Amino acid sequence: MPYPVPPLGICLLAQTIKHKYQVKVYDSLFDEGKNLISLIRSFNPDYIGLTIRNIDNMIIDSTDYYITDIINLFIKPIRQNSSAKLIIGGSGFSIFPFELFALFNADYGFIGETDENLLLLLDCLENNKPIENIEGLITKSSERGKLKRRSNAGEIFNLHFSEIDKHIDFNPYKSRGVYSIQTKRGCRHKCIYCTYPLIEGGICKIRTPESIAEEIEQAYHRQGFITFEFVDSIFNDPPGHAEAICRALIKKNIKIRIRTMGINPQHCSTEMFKLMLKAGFTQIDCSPDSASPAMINNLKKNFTVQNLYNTARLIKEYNIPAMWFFIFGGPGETETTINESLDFIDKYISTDDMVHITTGLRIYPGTDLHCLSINDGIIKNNTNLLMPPVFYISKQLNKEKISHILKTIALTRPNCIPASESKPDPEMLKQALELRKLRKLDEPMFRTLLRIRKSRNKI
Ligand code: B12
Repeated sequence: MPYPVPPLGICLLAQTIKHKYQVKVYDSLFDEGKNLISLIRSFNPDYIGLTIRNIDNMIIDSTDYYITDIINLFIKPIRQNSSAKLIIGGSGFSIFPFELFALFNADYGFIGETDENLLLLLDCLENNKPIENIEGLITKSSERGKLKRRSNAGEIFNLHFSEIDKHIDFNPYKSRGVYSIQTKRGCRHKCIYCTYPLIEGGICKIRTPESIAEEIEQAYHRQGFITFEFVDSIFNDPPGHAEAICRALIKKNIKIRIRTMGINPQHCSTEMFKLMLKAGFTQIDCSPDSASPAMINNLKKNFTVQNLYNTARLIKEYNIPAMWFFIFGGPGETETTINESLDFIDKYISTDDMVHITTGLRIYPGTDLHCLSINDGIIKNNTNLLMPPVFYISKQLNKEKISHILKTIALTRPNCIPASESKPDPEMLKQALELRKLRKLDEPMFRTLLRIRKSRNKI
């Protein structure tokens, strides 16, 4: 949820190693483990790589927790049916590498971006060469704090075209899903709760706009009119990168739909939104987290309230469908600061756009919020943050108070959706698909779902 996302990371790895090794990608999203063992038996691999993307859904009042399923549906059957070495990686894994490595009883693990380092590991293992110096690699003898993390220095990097649709069956993704594209790695910002710099590195490096446009054009020629999505933590950073990608895409003159997460208010301009519309953007996500000056400061966001107002004004002016993301309950949050965010939502966000509100901040190891939570006495130095997930809630509020505020917000503002209600029920989804077909609606799915929600609640 909220829609099927294809396994980009593992497809990139398959592309990297396929010239030297036979490789098959198993996509669990629609199959949920059913055909995994028959594939393993027929392919009989020497190594099995597992990508652990999500650990939980990060929702405080309706937490879905995925680790137990991962163990029961995948790890145990793999171990029972194969003696292949188990290699683990992925963004979820990279946040809790030692905990998950032990829990899964893996043979090898990689923190963060891996690509050629996987090739290096396989070549070392195949040729009995030492593996100690491979960056980002965890083995059974690795010790916390002594790990050689991968340095992500450099401004420009090349990436294999993932060719997702050649590795997995892309058909189920065509109607509601997307074709994922990564245009950069690393985040240089310092939001107090965020894991992105820990997963991807704290220095931003970019792909060339030409190679990104070329990758999209090639996928378009294979798949036709589909939706592409940029998966960068922030799309419009460093300044100018988003515009350059749009210009390269406009030159290709292809008819595609594009969406992106991570529109950051700091570098939004008329020029950027004009180019985005021309390139094919039909939907964006904007995640200010708060519109209260005090909270923007406390969360160490990189933009000002003026940047935020300007961005919201441009989104309205250019009528770009947008999903907005707010988090209530961070350090220093009070009813007053929540009201400041609500004022902004009321004045600046179209009621056709969705406002997704999360309560509390998931505490992750290695973040500033982790230190702050220890200092505030919310957790201890050695609190296990993996399971169950631990959330930070401002001392001035509490979970019940925020829940109550959220309920009132949702009742009076039809487009404001608390995170716990963001998963549309199957009936609503069915209704939305029928409505889209009947009225030939071309709008983003979230807008159709909002229409149904409004009519259900008779608002
Ligand atoms: C983009 C994104 C989204 C987009 C996805 C759009 C899309 N088209 O893919 C949206 C907004 C939809 C989304 C939704 C969700 N997301 Co999200 N998302 C991300 C984000 C920013 C990037 C993921 C990505 O595609 N990276 C690009 C690829 C190329 O990198 P990669 O997968 O990490 O792969 C590299 C390495 O990890 C490694 N690697 C990967 N696999 C393997 C396997 C092996 C064997 C090896 C050796 C190495 C390896 O090599 C790869 C290449 O270098 C990450 C944070 C981050 N910076 O990683 C969060 C992140 C993965 N999301 C997260 C979560 C929780 C979710 C949701 C569950 C939220 C929710 N409540 O709904 C949903 C789940 C969606 C789903 N169906 O899976 C969490 C997961 C942690 C957790 N607590 O579980 C993350 C880490 C963010 C965070 N909070 O820290 N997400």
